[in-house]
Amino acid sequence: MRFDVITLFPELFTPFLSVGITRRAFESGQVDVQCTNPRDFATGNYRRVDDRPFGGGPGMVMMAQPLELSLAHIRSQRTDAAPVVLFSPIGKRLDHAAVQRWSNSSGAILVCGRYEGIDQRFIDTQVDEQISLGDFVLSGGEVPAIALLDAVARLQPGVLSDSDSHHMDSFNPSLDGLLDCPHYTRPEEWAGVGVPDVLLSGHHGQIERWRRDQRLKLTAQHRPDLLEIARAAGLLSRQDEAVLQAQG
Ligand code: 9D3
Repeated sequence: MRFDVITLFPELFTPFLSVGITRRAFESGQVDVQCTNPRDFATGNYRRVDDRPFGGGPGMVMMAQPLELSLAHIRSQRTDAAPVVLFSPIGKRLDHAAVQRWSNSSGAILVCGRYEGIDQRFIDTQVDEQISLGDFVLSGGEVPAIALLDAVARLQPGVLSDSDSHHMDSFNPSLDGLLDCPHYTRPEEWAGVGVPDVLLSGHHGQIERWRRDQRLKLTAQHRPDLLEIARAAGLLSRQDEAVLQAQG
């Protein structure tokens, strides 16, 4: 799988690609990430990649031509018809379903905007899809691109030490769309606070029931929207409903 990234700040990606559980996936090329800098395709003495907006207004706009030349350079290296994804505040919010689709794909060409935005003619003619990280303002698309690459890389086979541990993630359908349960590790008492007895009991059935109850309660408390989706999908048992009923 190959992701090309068009970015004015390729140096942001380098440290991210070389740390943590995803490092091997990136360094082995299992998830091949190649950055292209539009600055390298800018012309003139000043190698401009941005200019003032027609019609006036604050900020600068990324010029279409350096982006188009970056894209042509990438297309000459790729044999597939990879989709062009623009990270943009007006895009569709990234979620687990989209991450799963990308992790089963042959990759994409990710365009990171800076400044106030990029020339609309490049978007209209070259961009297939726009993705946002959420309803807050960032200074560019690099952090969203890194978020997508990280989420995709950790879903690759062999990336997680326990190759099944992502089946336990919140937002994974196999967890019935509920949030994850609390976790505890040594010591058994920390800052005067113990660990729930059941986790020390060795009763695996009781531990699994406790964890399910915790997930149900946490989801009801923090993300009632997800609980409703799980209920509508028929993922809650009568025992689950009884637990939720009992806690009110
Ligand atoms: C006043 C208009 N601004 C939109 C809210 C202009 C603007 C601000 C910041 C345009 C682009 C940006 C830079 N942001 C991104 O490129 C971006 C982003 C984001 O800001 N929030 C959430 N997801 C994303 S994906 C790319």
